Amino acid sequence: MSPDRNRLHLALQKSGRLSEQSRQLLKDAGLKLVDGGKNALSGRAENFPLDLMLVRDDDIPTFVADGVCELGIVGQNVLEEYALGQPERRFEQVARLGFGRCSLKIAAPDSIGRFDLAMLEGQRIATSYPQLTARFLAERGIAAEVVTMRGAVELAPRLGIAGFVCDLVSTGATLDANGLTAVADVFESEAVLVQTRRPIDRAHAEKVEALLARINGVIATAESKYIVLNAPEAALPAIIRILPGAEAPTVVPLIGRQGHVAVQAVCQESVFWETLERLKAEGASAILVMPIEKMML
Ligand code: PRT
Ligand code: ZN
Repeated sequence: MSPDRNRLHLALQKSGRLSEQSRQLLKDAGLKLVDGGKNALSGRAENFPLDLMLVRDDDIPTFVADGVCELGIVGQNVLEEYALGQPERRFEQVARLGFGRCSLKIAAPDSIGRFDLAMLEGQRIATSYPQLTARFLAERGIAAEVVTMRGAVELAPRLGIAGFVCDLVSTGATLDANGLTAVADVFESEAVLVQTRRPIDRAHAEKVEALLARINGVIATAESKYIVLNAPEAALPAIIRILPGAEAPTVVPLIGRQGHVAVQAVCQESVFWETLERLKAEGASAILVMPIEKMML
């Protein structure tokens, strides 16, 4: 299959923790995705000039850096690990996507007791992320041996391969089940959209811009709410300060209620019940919080 140069190419994880949400993001951005079923290595959008390359997540940074794909969706952990092993950074992170959150942590057997970073000195640390682990150690001036394992890292202490592990953690259940406890944070990660730094022609750049605008809209919409409320004019400064992430709210007079106004604002952060209670305490009334279906910034 030779790539069609009139279409954009986006590398996605074929099957794994990021696949489902990566596809959902593209669907939320209005793309109708079609692919050849379970074993297909590629897919396409019917209503946008975009082809999908369905690959292992570890291959995504290479695809994007080499310009085989103009775009990719991958975990920052995989991306940064790759970048640290390269002489130059040939891709750019263009959006944080808010899913696939996890952190790379150093963990030790539960029996460790009180931990101090100096305890890593001269030890062996098993990990699938040797570059990120080595950077963490180097930045702190710790001399320890990094042992690379492709999988089953949690077993290393029990097998006597290493005294510590450095692995991804989300709920912590895997560490618990293996009698390990997290002792240091190495790297925070989430899924991101990356773009190649290879030169792309103008027509392609415009397609990237259009897709990016939609994706940014989806991300912004996920957290955003539209708030409408009535308030005494005198309370406006206090009320606007409480509205989370609201820029330049609209304020209009209320006919027949001197000194009162209606406020409308897009809040780009979560709106909690506590926020509403604080607004009410400042004199706001008739507070409505509405979801936003689509947004283009
Ligand atoms: O086949 P392919 O190479 O594409 O997939 P993969 O097996 O290498 O990766 P996959 O699908 O497991 O993960 C893809 C990406 O999801 C990772 O690169 C991270 O960016 C992100 N992610 C988020 C995670 C986790 N959470 C996670 N918990 N990746 C792995 N884990 C593993 C971790 O390694 C450990 O074994 O889950 C276990 C810990 O989970 P908890 O919940 O018990 O703490
Ligand atoms: Zn992988």
